[in-house]
Amino acid sequence: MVNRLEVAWTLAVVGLLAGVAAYSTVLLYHIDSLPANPTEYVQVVGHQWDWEFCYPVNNTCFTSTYDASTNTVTGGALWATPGAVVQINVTGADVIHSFNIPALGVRIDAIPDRWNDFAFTVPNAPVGSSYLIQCTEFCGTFHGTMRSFLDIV
Ligand SMILES: [Cu+2]
Repeated sequence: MVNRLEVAWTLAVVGLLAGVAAYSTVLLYHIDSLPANPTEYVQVVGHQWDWEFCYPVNNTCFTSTYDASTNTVTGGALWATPGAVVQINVTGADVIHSFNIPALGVRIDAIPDRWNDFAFTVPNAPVGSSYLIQCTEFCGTFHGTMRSFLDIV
């Protein structure tokens, strides 16, 4: 004989799990969604051991190489205006890298033969401020110097 209490707690658990599954599905869908009209669109390519930034709107690409002795980059930095919604498409040219702006909570893997999309909002920081960009996936000898900056212009 089936105990009514057993039926009740089984149905309660099934209902709870169904609710968690539905909520998670909706949440994951929204986390992965990209803005319809980003302010800026940048293609980011990780190389051993520098970052390449391409702005398709200007048909411009440049390689940003970090100099640890002066804490500066040559070739240019990633730039954005205050409050901009920036969409980045990230890939790796050789090995797996990870594009990371720690201060903004941005982190996305740069994997060869795969483009990963991500969008973030730049804070309303004063013009002239900059945020450190670094690689957070060990990618070889000079991984530690695979850095750049996001400059607010
Ligand atoms: Cu790297």
